[in-house]
Amino acid sequence: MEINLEEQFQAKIEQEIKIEPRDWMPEKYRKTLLRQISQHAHSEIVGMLPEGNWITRAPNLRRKVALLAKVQDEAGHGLYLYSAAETLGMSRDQMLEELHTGKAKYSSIFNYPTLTWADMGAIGWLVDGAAIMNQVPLCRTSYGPYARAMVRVCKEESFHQRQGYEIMLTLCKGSEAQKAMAQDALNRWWWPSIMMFGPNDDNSPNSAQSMKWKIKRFSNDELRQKFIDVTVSQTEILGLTIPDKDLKWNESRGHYDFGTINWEEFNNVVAGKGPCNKERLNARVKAWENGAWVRDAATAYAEKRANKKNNSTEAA
Ligand code: BYC
Repeated sequence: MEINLEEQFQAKIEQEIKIEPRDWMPEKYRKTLLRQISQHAHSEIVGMLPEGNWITRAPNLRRKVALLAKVQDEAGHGLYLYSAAETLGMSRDQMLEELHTGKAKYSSIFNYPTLTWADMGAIGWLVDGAAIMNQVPLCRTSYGPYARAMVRVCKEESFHQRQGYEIMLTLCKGSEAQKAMAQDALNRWWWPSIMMFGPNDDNSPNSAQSMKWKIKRFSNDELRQKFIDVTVSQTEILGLTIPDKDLKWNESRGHYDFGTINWEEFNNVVAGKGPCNKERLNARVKAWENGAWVRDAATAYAEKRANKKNNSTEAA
């Protein structure tokens, strides 16, 4: 019986029919999705912190409004994604508990500090650029609620990427000092951005199964290569230099070759030992604690309204 269900499930995947919350699914499929979607949601929420750091210091009102809107979008993305994950049977409170206790992962990239205004440009350009490369295929992921959430997320990510690139372009057309600031930001964000795509394919324990279930449509290395290939010409337009002496066009492959990624650094950051891991987690826990009165008030209000409705139905 079980085998039959599993075969039917895989057949649906092959036919590109979306899996919906009430459909039968293998337990491992549910768990894999819950892991990926909740990690993705946490990344959006933790991802608000490095940029939130610069909202009060944006150089002018236009920049401040755009950055504020971007950070608000990230909160929205987190909320769609928590909702999508909830359809798989885990409560939001439980997901947040896992984040706050350090049990759940979030993207490595958000454990690096934002030192100058140019970092807002580099994050929008590179981090959101990498996110788009990874997330556009997720609009076709096999689980319906995740795929639908990603459509809107990707539209907004595309605005974020342009916002960042425009900051870089302005700095690069500015004074020597501004251009140097842009180059410094590229130097610091380049390698962490290409680490975002995750371990190499031969070191990625979840990839094979996730590709079979069409949760992932491209491998980590395929997406990383696509990102590098499109980013090189964008860097040339800026007149900046990617900090990789091995970066070179390979005619026979039709792709850029690039240097070795520092996997030790990546593993350390993922294990909680990056430059800002502690700071990020503390900030989230503090925000959760400070927001307790809002949750209590909202719950009390909802209860009051529900009681009123019950009373009026009884009276009628
Ligand atoms: N950081 O077998 P693998 C954003 C973990 S937010 C930390 O390849 P998988 C934005 C991985 O979880 C961007 N951990 O895994 C927001 C796994 O550990 P577990 C977030 C990483 O799932 C604000 C282990 O390494 N995007 O766009 O097949 C401002 C082995 O990896 C990382 C998403 O979350 C990492 N970088 O593939 C601006 C996209 N990489 O869970 C921008 C959705 C890997 O087994 N997620 N690990 O303990 C995905 O597409 C996939 O989950 C990944 C990893 C490609 C990230």
